[in-house]
Amino acid sequence: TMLPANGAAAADPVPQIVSRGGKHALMVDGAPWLALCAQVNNSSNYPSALPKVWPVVNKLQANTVQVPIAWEQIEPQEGRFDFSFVDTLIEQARANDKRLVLLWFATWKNTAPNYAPAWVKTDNERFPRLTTRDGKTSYALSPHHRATLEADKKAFVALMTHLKKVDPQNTVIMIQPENEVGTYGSVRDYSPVAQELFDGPVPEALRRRMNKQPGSWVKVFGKDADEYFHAWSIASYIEEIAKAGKAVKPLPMYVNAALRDPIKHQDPSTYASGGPTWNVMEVWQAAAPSIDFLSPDIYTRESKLYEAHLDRYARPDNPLFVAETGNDIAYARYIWSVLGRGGIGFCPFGMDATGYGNYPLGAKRVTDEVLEPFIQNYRIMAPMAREWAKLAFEKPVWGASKPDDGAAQAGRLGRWRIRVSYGEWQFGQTEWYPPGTPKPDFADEPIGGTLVAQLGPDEFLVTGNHARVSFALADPAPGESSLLVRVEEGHYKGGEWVFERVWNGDQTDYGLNFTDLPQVLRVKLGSYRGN
Ligand code: N0T
Repeated sequence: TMLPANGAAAADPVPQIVSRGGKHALMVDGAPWLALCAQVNNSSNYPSALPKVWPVVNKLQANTVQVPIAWEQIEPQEGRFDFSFVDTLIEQARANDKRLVLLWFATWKNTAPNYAPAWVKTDNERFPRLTTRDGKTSYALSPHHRATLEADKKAFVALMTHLKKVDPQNTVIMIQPENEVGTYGSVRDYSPVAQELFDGPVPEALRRRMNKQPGSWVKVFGKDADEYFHAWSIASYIEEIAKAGKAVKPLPMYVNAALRDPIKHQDPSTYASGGPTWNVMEVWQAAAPSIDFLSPDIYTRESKLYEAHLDRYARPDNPLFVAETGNDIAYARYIWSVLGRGGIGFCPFGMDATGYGNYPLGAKRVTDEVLEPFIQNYRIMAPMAREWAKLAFEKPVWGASKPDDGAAQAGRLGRWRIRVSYGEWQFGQTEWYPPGTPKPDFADEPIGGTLVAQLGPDEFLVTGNHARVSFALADPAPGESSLLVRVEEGHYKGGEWVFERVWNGDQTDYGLNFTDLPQVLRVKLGSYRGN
């Protein structure tokens, strides 16, 4: 966008999260944005690494790139700021037609202060680490010290002030303050300073949010008191930083979580206690109103657990944004489960050619073979990212990804039941094939899924890959049979549907069969009556 000649601020609206009726949109340039993300590796936050970033994210057709900005790199000496990497990054993102999400690696990066400047992490006197239950010094910085908070906040505000100056067109669309906060190995800080707060009353904002009577932490929260206290303390610390940053430039801000078991109870001494895990989301919401949402970093390939994590974070009061997920083949398909829940973004981690691989979390190496399923998905969504984001905000949507056992799944939109099945040829039914007919190559691969939006009562947008999708009336009247009235293949251009051809005959007789091609359908359904 051009700045007006008189130098007045251009009327580019700052990105924001908008929620309505339990649905969410990340507004960018005034319209919903679907973040088809790629996150770079941790140490790719220097100009020398960027030539190894753009070829990969361009090949993926990602439209959003998450890049760390380290406190140690912008404030190597106290009070002396260096934004040269930020400037290089923004300039190159623009040249590559990408939007950015900046990851503020500061007091806590995977809970540790490794990315804090040397003058912070070597000075425990001024910036104390927390104390474990048995009185040992933890590796992690304590959230209870004003000096640490003020120092982090000052650097963060300097970063936001710089962004306000150099980025009126909002190439940077969102900020993640800190990274995977909480503490491993100690449920909270047990230092005297912390203990005094812990023995005091639960803050009113929290007890009201949780519908509790006044009292001490132990009295109000019982066995959860230590974890709730730590979550409240870290969230309040981040709130102050985020709020100060938003006062300069009100970009959306989210906090990402190192996860706990999404189904079974897990003891907080065995995960990053105090981070925004599902059991303390309300604590975080009460403490940190400047944080727009809480995000899962999902590093399990197991479909049952993956879906359970998504269910925990996709809420009417919390937009689903998968801030990180593994970059291995088995993770790619989950984009369909994310978007089917109205998710606003999906971010595979480690997407660059610097040679690092975080296996067993993600891929051993970022090869073309590993990228391929991610490319196949983004190739479908990238050309209609804006249209999809608007649909997901305004209309009912549903999606599914292939489960580990490959079983067919069912969904429902309005009066229509949707069935999706996997591992089939496009023609006929597997049971009819002559004995010895091989299965398709992809049949045993963890790839495939579908995505459906309900455009009208009987009209749907349908896409996906490596899946067969069919529709039927959920409750047909006696003698009523479902039929496909018309199936159009086409694409969106400038917000308009462009018709290409009608699918019929073999292309529809056995369901809508999606292969590895980027095919998008508009489907009109109906029924006829017989006896
Ligand atoms: C992630 C990434 C990066 C199987 C790991 C995941 C990123 C951070 N941490 O490559 O470090 O900056 O947010 C931790 C997952 C641990 C789960 C292990 C269970």
